[in-house]
Amino acid sequence: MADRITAARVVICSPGRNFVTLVIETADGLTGIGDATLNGRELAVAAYLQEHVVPCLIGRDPARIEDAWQYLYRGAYWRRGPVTMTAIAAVDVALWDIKAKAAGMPLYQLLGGASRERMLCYGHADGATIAEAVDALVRYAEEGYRAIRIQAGVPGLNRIYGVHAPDAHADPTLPAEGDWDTAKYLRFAPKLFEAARLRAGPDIHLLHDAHHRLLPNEAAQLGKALEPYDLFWLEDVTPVENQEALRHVRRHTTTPLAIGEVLNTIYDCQALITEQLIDYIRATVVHAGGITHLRRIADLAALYGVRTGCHGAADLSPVTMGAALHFGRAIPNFGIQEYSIHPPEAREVFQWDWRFADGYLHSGESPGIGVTFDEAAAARFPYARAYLDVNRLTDGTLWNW
Ligand code: KDG
Ligand code: MG
Repeated sequence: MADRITAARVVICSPGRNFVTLVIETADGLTGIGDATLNGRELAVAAYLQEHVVPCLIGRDPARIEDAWQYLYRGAYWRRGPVTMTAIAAVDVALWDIKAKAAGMPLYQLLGGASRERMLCYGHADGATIAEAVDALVRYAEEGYRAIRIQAGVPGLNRIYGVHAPDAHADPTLPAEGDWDTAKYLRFAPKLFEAARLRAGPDIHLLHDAHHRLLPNEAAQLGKALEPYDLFWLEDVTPVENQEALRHVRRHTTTPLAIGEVLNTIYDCQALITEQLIDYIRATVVHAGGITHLRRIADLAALYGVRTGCHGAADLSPVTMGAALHFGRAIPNFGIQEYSIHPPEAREVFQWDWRFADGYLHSGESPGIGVTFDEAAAARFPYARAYLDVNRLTDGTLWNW
């Protein structure tokens, strides 16, 4: 007889930062887990799952992953969007975890087997100044990283993306506020990369995240100005809502472009991919509908020579990293995986079999996605409301963070 889902619950915990985890249990005694973390809006996804999705899961056959996906996507009527797609992703990954455990196989085997043995990853070298950022870059290189994202404080600005300077904003229970001046940044960024390339030498891949802050022509200028430093990618040069903007950027620079950590469906990525406006698609398992949907995005991307570069910030739980590495190991057009180290307390709650060695991430061989979740340990780290920063131009205008 087919197995059935007997229980599903949402656990919110904060081992160093907030994570939302969906746990699904089956009559055959299998447990699957899925990440449902949407940074800064965690409780919205938790409620979506607990109130609207969990009741529909009980009694279903866990093997029917595609059917569950369609049921939750089409059945919601209100499609797409980060909350819906993160909730669907959590169910999808938990069901893939269960299916792979039922088969006694690591997930990548069910996805077609290994296309590669290890996944190139990039770490984050940040610094308040160019000198600090470049020193961090050298430390990463010494640890074996072959690809390194570099972000540095811009002189004259207090708190910018990637650099955790103190916040001048009065209320610590509300979002911290950064400040931003595009002209200063555009003058500064080439100097950062000149120094970085000089210290890193030609072989280290350098990456940079402009975090949605530039207007189309500013993005084109930046891409052009960074060409001499041979970046692996320049990420989120403009906000992704206006994809027309990227046509202009593309016409003016050959610096490779990566976009998509905030995208949730194949429809959001469609023009970016089919018009070859980007080189790397950043959509990831947790925010883009799980393995089932991300595979559709990656397959479309493969047709157009676009490779994956899945988001892997520390606010995505180790469950997502486990799933992303099995995914990356199997697909033909893997590009690179972002690797941001989780807070040490996360190790008390999540155990994982993936590992970093020599600049690459290696997925494990244990059945499922290779991540376990200790609910008793999670209870020791209660949820604490937290926000992403916001950003203002120096005249006070609210800007993109
Ligand atoms: O929750 C948002 C962060 O994950 C994001 O700001 C990090 O831009 C980011 C990146 O590239 O990792
Ligand atoms: Mg980013």
